[in-house]
Amino acid sequence: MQTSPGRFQFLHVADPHIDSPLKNLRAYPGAPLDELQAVTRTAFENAVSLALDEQVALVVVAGDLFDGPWKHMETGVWTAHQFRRLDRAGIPVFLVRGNHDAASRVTQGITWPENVHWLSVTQPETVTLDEHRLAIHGQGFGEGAIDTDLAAGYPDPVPGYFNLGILHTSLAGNPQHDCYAPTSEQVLKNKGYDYWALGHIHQRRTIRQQPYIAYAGNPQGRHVRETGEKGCLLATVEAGQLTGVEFRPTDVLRWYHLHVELAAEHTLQDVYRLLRSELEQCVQASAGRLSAIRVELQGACQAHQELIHPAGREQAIEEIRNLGNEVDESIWIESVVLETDLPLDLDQLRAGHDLVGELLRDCEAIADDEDALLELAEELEPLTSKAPGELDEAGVAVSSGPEQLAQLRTWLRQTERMLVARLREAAS
Ligand SMILES: [Mn+2]
Repeated sequence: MQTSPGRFQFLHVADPHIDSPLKNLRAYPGAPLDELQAVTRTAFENAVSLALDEQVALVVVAGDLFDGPWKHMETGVWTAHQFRRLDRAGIPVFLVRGNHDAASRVTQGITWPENVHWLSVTQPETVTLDEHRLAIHGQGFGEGAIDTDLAAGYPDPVPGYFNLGILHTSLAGNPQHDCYAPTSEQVLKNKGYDYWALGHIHQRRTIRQQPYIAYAGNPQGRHVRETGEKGCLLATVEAGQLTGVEFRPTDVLRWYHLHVELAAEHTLQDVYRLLRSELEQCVQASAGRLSAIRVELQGACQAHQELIHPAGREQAIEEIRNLGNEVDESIWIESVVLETDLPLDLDQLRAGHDLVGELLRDCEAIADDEDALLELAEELEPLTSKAPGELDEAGVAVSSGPEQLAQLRTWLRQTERMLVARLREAAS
């Protein structure tokens, strides 16, 4: 509410990605598919409603309003309708185009209501709202890739005004392959603005307080790497000073990635028991929203015995979906990842007078014998030299000397476990 003169609020929205499809959307009986498909719209609609409720002076959108070229013109019609709600309340909207909705990428258009101000994509632009002594600076993406520092070219602050910069940027990036208007905190700070409304990084993050530099994060997570609460930032300015920034959730579906670490004694029944409580916590945290949950089971456990065969895995996955439905209808199990292992007492197995024991004793003999290890390295050479990229990606360095020996012993230990599990599987 604008209670005193010189006080106003603005809403900082970033990366709505309107009509971005949800990834891995899996249909199953009772899945709220229509609701799921519409989440990016509903979250944006929530942001508009919030702006109306709070009677903000303006809304800024820091890029990626759209996910990409419109699949249907209806995307534009729907969005114009949302802007018209603001227009009727006399609330202007200032936007920059981001990499997803760069001028060259989203070429479709619709007649926007008069309150909509797309800032130029060819040069930095300043618009002033004199009644609030507010200057808004920004430049949008003309192309999907921009490797220059757009912020560096932004105009000087307007003296005596509250200066607000809108920028779509990856901030400090690798100058070699960063093409999202890279810049630095220092450049932004030195510009002399009061607030930098950033977009591009979907995780909400405050870079610094003075001047205030922040990513609002997207209003709605779109896949399992965009977990937790999502929304926008409501900023308050009094007598030319920023006096508050509040996060306000707008999401309608909240993402969770549950890693359940299992212990040796855990059976499948224990897994369900543990999961139930985790799922209940998600529902509680979502506070009435839908919960999209990826379940990942890890660790060496008894339960693995029942997860060795495809039929057993399928059964467990469906049982977990069933459990989700039972805990709450607002749960959508996005996927179940089973990465369990057999709990093995390798020392005990090594002492056994059977094939497994013999195999493990052989492995140990190699691990203790440097010459045997180096021989092994030679045999592996055609493999390791072919796949250095893959090994690098897996965080495995192909080295030499003592490091190489340690690496070989690690591989040997992993192989031991794998072989024993396979042998048991074959025997069962
Ligand atoms: Mn984005």
